[in-house]
Order: sequence, then structure tokens, then C-alpha cells
Amino acid sequence: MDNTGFNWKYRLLCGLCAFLHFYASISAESSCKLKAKFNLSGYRNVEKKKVVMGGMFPVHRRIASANTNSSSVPLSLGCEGFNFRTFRWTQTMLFAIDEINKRTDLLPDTDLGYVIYDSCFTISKAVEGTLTYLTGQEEAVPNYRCGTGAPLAALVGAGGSDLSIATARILGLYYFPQVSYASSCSVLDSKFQFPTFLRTIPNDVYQSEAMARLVLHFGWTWVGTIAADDDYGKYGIKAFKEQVEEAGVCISFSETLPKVSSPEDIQRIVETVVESTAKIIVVFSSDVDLSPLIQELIQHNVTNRTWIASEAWVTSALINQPGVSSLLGGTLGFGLKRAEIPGLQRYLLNIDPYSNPLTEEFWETAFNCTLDYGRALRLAKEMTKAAVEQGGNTSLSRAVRGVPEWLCSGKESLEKLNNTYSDVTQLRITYSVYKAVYTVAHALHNMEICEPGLGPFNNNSCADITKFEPWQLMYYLKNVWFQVPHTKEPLFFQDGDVDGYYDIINWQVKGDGEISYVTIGQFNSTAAPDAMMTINNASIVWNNDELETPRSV
Ligand code: TCR
Repeated sequence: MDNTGFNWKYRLLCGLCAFLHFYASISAESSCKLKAKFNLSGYRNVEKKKVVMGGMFPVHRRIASANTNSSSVPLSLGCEGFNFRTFRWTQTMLFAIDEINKRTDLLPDTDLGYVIYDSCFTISKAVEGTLTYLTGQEEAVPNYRCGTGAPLAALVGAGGSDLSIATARILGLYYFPQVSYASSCSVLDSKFQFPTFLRTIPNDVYQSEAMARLVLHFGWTWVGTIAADDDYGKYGIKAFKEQVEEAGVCISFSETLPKVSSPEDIQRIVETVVESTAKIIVVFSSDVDLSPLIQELIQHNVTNRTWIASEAWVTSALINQPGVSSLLGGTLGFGLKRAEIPGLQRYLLNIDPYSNPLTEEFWETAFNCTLDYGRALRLAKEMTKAAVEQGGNTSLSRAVRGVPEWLCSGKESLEKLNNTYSDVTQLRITYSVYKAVYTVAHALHNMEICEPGLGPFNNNSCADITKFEPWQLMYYLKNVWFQVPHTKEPLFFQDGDVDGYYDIINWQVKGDGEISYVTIGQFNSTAAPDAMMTINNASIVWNNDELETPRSV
């Protein structure tokens, strides 16, 4: 246990780990009693104040299919499809909180705790999580708020824009701040609709503009577009189209990717792509929604296209799978600012599989095993049964002998696994999560160090960090200015938004067929209009290893 005196525990709600509550050393009879215990050893044995921060991440890809039977009590649905990339984001939030709690110059008298929710990439789960967070109730009861315990700071989240739009509307009612790391949709800039929404990811208006400039830069006049069926895809592609059409570019086709699995829709899009004469295809979508289409295009041996990637899939391991190079080699796309975060990889690799149900699920999915002896025995028995049906003999001892095949010890080596989770070469959204956590910490810090009589509120008063109002934290968030640790990047908001900066990334196929991401230019919204985009044409490698710019038809 470290000398910050914080000892974390989790609570699992709603069975299938739909929400995970991690609380600061709570003697957790109920979530209304956020009583922290303190480690009184060491020199920092003064009782610290505490504040709880919320985090929401799409750790699973979808909710399990709904039970349509209306004759029994409806239950909150479970989630499926574990996502290693987004789980890394979750762990990065914990890493940042850990770093902050160890510091003596940032929030010296306050410990940060956290509550984390899995939105499962689904609006209903995000709303459910928000209500649970606000009310402190396991079952979300609006308008109910626990009277005691540590105050809640902002919610870091929620992931995709459609989720954040839903959560920001609820949080906005209470003037409760939300700092998003991935919701880039342009509608979220409306302070009228979303008064307490801030983000550390640039607004997509910049990305759409950058894409349009890219198309015009290469003189392409005929392009196809594909967008996800969500706010990110629809608004992003709309802004792109408006700008290129104004410049005389024609849109050959506009397709929308299905949100729920639909092989027919995917088939139709494949046909459109194959039949179209457009060789340049712009895709505004998350990797999760795009992946089924990419798999199908590979099956159809589609080549000779140039893909323009939006930020959400440009460095995604879910898309960049073995075998994609003939389809996607030469892709150009936009990536957020990348950073190195010292110590993060070590932290990720040192994860304790037993610390909570999400880490357990992570471990079991990563190593394709179970940590539970009883479950391993059950699986081994089932295998023996299957063997018997095929004429073998069965016995308990045989089943027991089969257990090691299923059981994992929790000591397996993550390092050897080479999983996206611990890959720290492309920390872009991850860096955005890191910035969001520091943003909240700096706002709280400024609140903590406020001098009575010199404060920003009524009669120059200060807010009390042990019982502040959400709008008071909002004041500090809006006015935050700090340099992000390690990178020294200055961070501040202008109407809740940050500047638009992107790396322009080219997918270059190496000798072994693997793809490397090569930065061939930048887009910077703060530069003069004709200097916003810089591209080094000569360093681009196009599809089929061509060095010459492809034509649009
Ligand atoms: N903004 C998207 C969601 C998103 C995302 C990602 C999801 C972005 N980048 C990377 C998964 C992985 C950017 C939105 O909906 O606003």
C-alpha cells in the first residue's frame, strides 16, 4: 500500500459487469457510505480530503441481445465483445489518477477516487451509468443524491459522440461537468444544448475540413463516401461533402454502415464499392463499425482503391489485421497528436488480474482461459463428455487432468502476448484520456488553493473542495490552463474545445506484408489558412506500392 493512504476496492453492479464501481477504500455496505479508511503510517499521515471522479468507457462492443419476453421483470442487459483498445483507455485513467495521487504539487491535500462505468458502446448503458453516477444508487433513481461522502467531480467520458450527447443532456440539467476524450462530433460545441460539456479531442469540423483539403490537394474530383450510422459518421461526412462539393468535387456514392450486424447491408456496400468507378473512398467511422465491411472486402479481393481514414480507425489494430495490406496499403488518414507517456506501459503490464471483474475478464479473454478452478473443471468435464460420445471413456480423474488446459494462473506473461492493450506506440486517444484526467485534477487543484476573500464566487468567496457544487467546478474547468506532464503541451479550452491538430498518416506496406504508420504531414487549425496543411508528397507510398498519386477515376 502506498503512503497516499488510498486503498481501492470495487463494487460490481448488475451482475454482468455492466457497471464497475471502484471506490476509494470504501467500507462498502452501500454506495451511500463513501467512508474512506486511511493508512496512518508514513509521513503523510494527515487525513486527506477526497473527491471521486467518474469515468465512462466503451469496454465492450455491444449489449447482449434483448430478451423480448415481457412477462418477467426486465433486467439491465449484459455486454459482450471485450475491446482491448478501450480497456487500455480505462487503465490509463487509473494510471493518471495514481500519478496525481502520488504528487505533492498537484492536489496535495486531496486524494482522488474513481468510479468507472462501461458504456458498452450503447446509448442506453451510457444513460444508465450517468444516472447511477449522479444518484449514487445502484438502481438509477433520478433526483436522489446521497447526502454524505466524497463529492463527485466531473465525468470523464463517455466515448462515442452519440453516447456523450445523451449523457451531456442529463449532466447539463444539473450543471454537472463532463470532460470527453473521444467525442468529437461538431454538435457538441453548442453551449446552449450542452452547457457543461468540454473535450480534449478536437472538434470534427477541423477533421472534415482537413479531409476536404486533402482531396482538393491531390486534385481528386470523384470520390465515394462511407459513414457510420451515428452522429460521428453522419455529421463528419456531411461537413466533408459540403466542402468538397462547393469546390466542384462529385460524390460517386454515399453509403452508411449498419450499427447492428447486417450481412445484407454489408453485401450491398461491397457491391457499390466494387461497381463504382471511384477509386478514392472516404470513410468516417469508428473501427468497430467498419471492421465487418473490411473483412468482407478482403474476401472479395478488392484492391486498387485509396482509402481516406477518419481518426477513429486510422491506427486501429482491429482494422489493421493480417491480410489487409492489398486492400488498405496506401491509406491516408488523420490521427490525433501522439504522445509517449513514461511509465504507462509498465503500469499496463503490471495489471492485477484479480483486482476486479473487468480485469478478470480482460485476462481470461487475452489468454483464452479461465481464472476460476470450478469453471475450468466444468469445461474439462464437458470436453470429456464430448470425447465419450465419440467412443472414449470418461472419469473424473480424466476431467481433472484436463483442467490445466483451461485454467490460467494469473501469472501468464502479458509482455509475450503482444496485445493491443499494452501497445504504447500509438497513444492518441489514450493521450486524450490522460489529458482529460489531468484537466479535472488541475481544476480541482485551483479550487483547493483558492484563498478566502480572493475567490471567484459571490463576495470573492471560494468553493470548499469537500462539498462544492458542480457549477463551481465548472468555473474552474472552463478557466483551466496547464501544461500536460511529459509532453509540456499547454491545455486550455475555448468554449469547451481545443485546437484542431492532426498528423496525416500513411499506411505503408513493409516487406513482410505488415503495415507501418508513417506520418507524412500535419494539419493545424491555428495556422494561417494557406499554411494549415503541410504534406510531403514524396514520402507517400500509395496502394500497390505506387509512388505516383492515384487518379480519382
Ligand atoms: N470520435 C468518435 C468516437 C471515436 C472512437 C475513436 C471510437 C473517436 N475515435 C477511436 C473508438 C476508437 C473519435 C465520436 O463518436 O465522436
